[in-house]
Amino acid sequence: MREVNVNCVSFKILATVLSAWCCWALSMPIAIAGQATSACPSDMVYIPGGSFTMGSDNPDFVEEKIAEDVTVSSFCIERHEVTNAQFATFVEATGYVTVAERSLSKEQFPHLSDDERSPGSLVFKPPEEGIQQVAYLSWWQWTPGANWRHPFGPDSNIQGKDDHPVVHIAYEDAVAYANWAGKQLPTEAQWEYAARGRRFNTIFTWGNQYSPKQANTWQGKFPFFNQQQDGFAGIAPVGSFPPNGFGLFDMTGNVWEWTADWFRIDRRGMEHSFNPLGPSRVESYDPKKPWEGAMHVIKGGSYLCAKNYCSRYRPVARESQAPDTGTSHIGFRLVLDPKSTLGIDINQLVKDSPDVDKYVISKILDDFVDVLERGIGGSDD
Ligand SMILES: [Ca+2]
Repeated sequence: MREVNVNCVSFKILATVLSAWCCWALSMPIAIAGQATSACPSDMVYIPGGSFTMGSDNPDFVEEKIAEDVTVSSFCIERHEVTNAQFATFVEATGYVTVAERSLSKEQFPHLSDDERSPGSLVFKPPEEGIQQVAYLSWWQWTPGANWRHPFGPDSNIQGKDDHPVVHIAYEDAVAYANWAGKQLPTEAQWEYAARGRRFNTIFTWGNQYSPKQANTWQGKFPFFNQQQDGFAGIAPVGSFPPNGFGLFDMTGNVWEWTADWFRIDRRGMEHSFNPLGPSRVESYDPKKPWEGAMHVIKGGSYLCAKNYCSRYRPVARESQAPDTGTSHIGFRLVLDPKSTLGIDINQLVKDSPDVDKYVISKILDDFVDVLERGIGGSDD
């Protein structure tokens, strides 16, 4: 009986989807003419949905504990990290002021001096030459005047660096940009699935062998000496290294990327889940940094990740980050639901079809969008 019900509703859903598609297709003469196009905007890549195993069983990284059979719906993701030029367009259009450009409030930070409360951010500063030992995290220096326009302090600037990923972006800055762009921050599951690039059993996005030519990472002993075998001492222009199997650049290395998920070491509730959202804010906690409170998951590692320290240039790697703290190696990229581009409101369909599981509805829609992508040449899957 339920099967019959599902089939009847499937027709209803498909009818709704087809009517939405007709409106979309009519507004896109190029698609009708059969030219290459996609439900995703041109700066994004279509990622066909599917199931995969998140995480690893690496005993050195307990926070990577495996969650099997995690399913994500099809989605669009930006080809590269958000650049300085893109962020500048947003700031020009909205007048937005980032967290690093605002003074800290006296109420929230009464123990700090006026100087210490002035706008700024954390900048990586390597130990002076010859020094062989330093305290953990002492290479992060609070730098007044450091922000996305001045990534390494007030004397630095982003002239000629339009195509570098924007940094010193706090979580709320990324969300403000996403709201303006009409996109969203990826969930951790979406990010990790996209970073895999169809390679679901390898350590790196490109295979099992580390290579300085595949991602912007640190070669040599961090934080003392960078051999620069990859050609870069710091941030690289987006797209300087080969793309992964989905055509995405810098998913590992270059700069860390914010995700929408709150951080917890375990992956409670993520096994056998569909479009998981991670834990709630109150559940978020990292025993390594108990003083920080709730933190978001960041992914991909950065140009500061070396084999002797961090090694987070792997799709499964994850780190916690306080929402109000940017730094000179954290940026972001965004995702978009292709169904919304096509004018399909899944929440409305779920409401209209209370007898049908949301997963079933999503699967029908995903199959439809996949057919569309293949049919009009948007996907090479
Ligand atoms: Ca990255």
